[in-house]
Amino acid sequence: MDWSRSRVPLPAFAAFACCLLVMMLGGSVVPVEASHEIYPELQSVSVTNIKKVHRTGYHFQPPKHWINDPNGPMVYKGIYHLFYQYNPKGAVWGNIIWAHSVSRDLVNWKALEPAIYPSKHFDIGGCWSGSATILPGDRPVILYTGLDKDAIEMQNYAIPSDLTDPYLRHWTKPDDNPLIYPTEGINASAFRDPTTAWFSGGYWKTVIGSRHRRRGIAHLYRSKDFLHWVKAKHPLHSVPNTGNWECPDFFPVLKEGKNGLDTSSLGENVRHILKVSLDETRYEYYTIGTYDPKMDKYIPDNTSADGWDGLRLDYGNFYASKTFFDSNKNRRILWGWANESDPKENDTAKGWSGIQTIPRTMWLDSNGKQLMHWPIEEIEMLRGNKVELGKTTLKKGEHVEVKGITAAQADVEVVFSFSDLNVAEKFNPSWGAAHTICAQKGSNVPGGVGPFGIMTLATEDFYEYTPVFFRIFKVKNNMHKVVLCSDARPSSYAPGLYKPAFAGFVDVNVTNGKLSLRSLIDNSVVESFGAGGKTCITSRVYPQKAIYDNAHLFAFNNGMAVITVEKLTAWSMKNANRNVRGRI
Ligand SMILES: *[C@@H]1O[C@H](CO)[C@@H](O)[C@H](O)[C@H]1NC(C)=O
Ligand SMILES: *[C@@H]1O[C@H](CO)[C@@H](O)[C@H](O)[C@H]1NC(C)=O
Ligand SMILES: *[C@@H]1O[C@H](CO)[C@@H](O)[C@H](O)[C@H]1NC(C)=O
Ligand SMILES: *[C@@H]1O[C@H](CO)[C@@H](O)[C@H](O)[C@H]1NC(C)=O
Ligand SMILES: *[C@H]1O[C@@H](CO)[C@H](O)[C@@H](O)[C@@H]1NC(C)=O
Repeated sequence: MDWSRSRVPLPAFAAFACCLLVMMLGGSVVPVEASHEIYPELQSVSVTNIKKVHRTGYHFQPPKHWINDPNGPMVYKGIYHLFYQYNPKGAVWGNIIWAHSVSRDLVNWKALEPAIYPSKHFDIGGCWSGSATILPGDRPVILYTGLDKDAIEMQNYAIPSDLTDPYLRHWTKPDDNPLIYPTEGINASAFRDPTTAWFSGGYWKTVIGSRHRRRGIAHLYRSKDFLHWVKAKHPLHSVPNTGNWECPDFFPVLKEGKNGLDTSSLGENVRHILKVSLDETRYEYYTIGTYDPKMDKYIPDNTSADGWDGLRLDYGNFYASKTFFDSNKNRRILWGWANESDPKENDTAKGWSGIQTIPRTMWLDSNGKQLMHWPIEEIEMLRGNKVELGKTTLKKGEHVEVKGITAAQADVEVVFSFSDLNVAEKFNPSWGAAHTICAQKGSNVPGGVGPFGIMTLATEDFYEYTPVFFRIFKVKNNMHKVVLCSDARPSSYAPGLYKPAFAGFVDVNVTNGKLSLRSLIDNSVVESFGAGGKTCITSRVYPQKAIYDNAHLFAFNNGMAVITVEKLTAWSMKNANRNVRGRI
């Protein structure tokens, strides 16, 4: 494939390319969005009767209807902005606009009017995902994907109509859009989700997700003035057999320390991360690597897989994620979308679908081989009643209840210790991926060391529960494999649910005899962070009985080795103010 066929996308040329493309496709209609299941009959069924039972109390959600990708997160004049893909008319995907919310703490949000919605020839067919870049002089600009009436995907920009309004309520889409048109050689129905731009060597650069056949591609574009963009000869990166790349994210991290970096940072102490969302599997993966700003090439390290088996920001229900640099607190923050796992009829009946996960601070692990994640510290302001469990030993088959908190809406941190790693089962490499192990060895299948962990959203009789637990296997002396599982299978027996046994390996040395776990529990979501944020898993679950005060929280051990709960602290979590009218 020749990647060099690109020119400045002048409008006249764009129009020409468009005709050419339609001709090439024999005049047939370009296939629309493959990423979401489409239910035309439900797209505009507005709901007034919002069902509360599985709604979250402190995750980001609008009052009703469908949401998906987080878009253009940024901080401007001390105020956080989050835009997101939103269907104003119904609880399934469709009619997508950029909804807009603002916050002073990333926890409590005020809804503003929609920022971007279809209105011009370059976005009348849809306003899809994109990112914000803050240009010198504190001037935010949004790059987003617009679809025209023929569903051709192109990249547009929008700018604040009034820079003195810190809420940036109104956005203008200038008439010189589109900025980037899919020229020949680019798949015009898989050309979307521009990243935050970075500046190097005198050029602004952005990356756009795409595919050619089954090769996933991150197309690279450059511009001197942010208005005229030229496709680079080579993509920033591409990988065969990974299918369409959506929502790429490309950003620098420090080699050492937890501070985040501005997206344009380069230097000796800097590594780069490329994350992509795989349309085919609806999972994401990332690599750590080296960015060469002269060649504009990204070379992933050979320590992490570059494909299906790659590292995941979250091994559960998490997609279309995007980071931004929070200059308020010098950190890089990750947002991700967690969709519903119940049938679409239930979404329509409950009137809403989709949440954003709790924003996480991200930094490079000191081993240089993976990212670390931790819920933003601000979420702790919602901690209410606190209970602590002193040192407690759990023999095989024992559990202990954590009483005195609202277990349906809680934050729990626990440190486990184990005395005898010798009884760990031998790891068998033919078992394959972590989720396969978890699916075969659920929380009730006794092991050597583990399963041990917590049972969230549990009924008192364990009819329903969502266990989050570890298993430790022995590879050889002093070498172990640790699996973290979040198993939705026993969470509920309502029909039609998607209930995976999500799992990830935890790259941690357990010879010190300890493992920590934190879970944010919020009615229909459990977000877990193993070993201080090395492995994260988000599960969406829909208990029928373990709701409100009937939800319980336990620590348990079903393995041969005695496990000690060294320390367990749990808090009831208060509701956040989310997207209702009012002050921030
Ligand atoms: C272009 O993208 C569309 C949508 O993902 C896909 O159906 C089609 O096969 C792609 N064509 C090529 C040549 O990759
Ligand atoms: C991985 O890359 C490092 C240098 O970055 C090199 O020393 C090492 O040999 C490589 N390993 C493999 C398996 O290619
Ligand atoms: C979905 O709706 C059906 C019909 O009302 C109900 O029986 C079922 O419990 C609902 N599922 C969930 C997960 O709430
Ligand atoms: C884990 O730590 C122990 C003690 O610090 C050390 O002896 C061992 O070699 C380490 N294991 C690995 C796989 O790094
Ligand atoms: C979320 O919903 C489940 C169940 O319908 C699907 O299996 C997932 O593919 C989907 N995830 C995304 C990212 O769309």
